[in-house]
Amino acid sequence: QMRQYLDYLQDILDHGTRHEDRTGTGTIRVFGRQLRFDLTEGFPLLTTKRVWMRGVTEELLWFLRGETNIQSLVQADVSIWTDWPLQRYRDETGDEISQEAFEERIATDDAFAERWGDLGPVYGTQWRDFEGPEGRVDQIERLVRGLRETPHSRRHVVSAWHPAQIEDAALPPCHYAFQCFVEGEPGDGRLSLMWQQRSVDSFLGLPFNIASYALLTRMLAQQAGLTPHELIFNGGDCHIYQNHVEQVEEQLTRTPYDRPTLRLRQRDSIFEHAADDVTIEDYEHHPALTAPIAV
Ligand code: THF
Repeated sequence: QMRQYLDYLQDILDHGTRHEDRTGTGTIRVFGRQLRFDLTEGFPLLTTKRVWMRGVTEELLWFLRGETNIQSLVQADVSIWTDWPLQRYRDETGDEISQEAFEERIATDDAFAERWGDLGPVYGTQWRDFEGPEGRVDQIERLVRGLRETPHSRRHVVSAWHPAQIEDAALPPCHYAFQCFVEGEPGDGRLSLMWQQRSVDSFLGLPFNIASYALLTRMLAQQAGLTPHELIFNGGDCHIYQNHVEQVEEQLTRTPYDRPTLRLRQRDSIFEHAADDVTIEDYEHHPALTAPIAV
């Protein structure tokens, strides 16, 4: 079943065109692809390389807390968002500080973190604190309430894309919206989630994104008394960075293992989860594959 991720990578290599991208790295890209994961068949964590589920979990909890400053992520030893603030710090100060020293200061110096650790209005702000003419909208709180009270609604949409604030964010959201869908009657409802992603780093980012939305679906289902059903990815510019091609080709020689199982401790509110609420079991995977991230 995770075979379709490998087919998707092969499709990009076979049909993609070369492109000199914003980051100067270069990509091979196609436009418009869909992947569908049946969540009743196990948790969709890639097995053809190791995917760091603790990093995925900490990032999702950081979004759900409404945070946009990397300080708490860095304090949890998660570095996946450090590159952007680090680059800005280096560009603006001319100080060629190491990543390690930068993270040390972010973690321990609140004033420094406040000055240099914020990414602007990225996911946390838009999900929890979307600015509108009548005040702020907590889209996640509204979504959970909607799933409970009007499960069959066609309006279970969360948007991270705030057109008036794109320029203020360190990076415009890649996965910019998602919609939930409930089938079946109360007591036997099934929850599906579909997300939209404008720009897809297929080797490094997408495995994280799949796991993150699968976990979010589990959390939402738990809050609303529903069973997770289907997870659907819709990608716009789906690319493989040219410096990831070797790792992709290695991955294409590997045969997926059975999917692992995810356990999620129940909480009264989706906002009360801690990272150790999430445990992954029976995760058999091929060796880790590393690659540089394009900033
Ligand atoms: N920018 C780019 N170029 N790619 C992305 O995937 C991406 N993101 C977020 C924002 N900008 C992006 C950041 N998410 C890793 C994973 C997810 C990230 C950023 C980095 C990463 O480096 N993963 C490695 C190492 C993990 C580890 O430390 O073990 C990996 O092997 O998975 C997409 O939303």
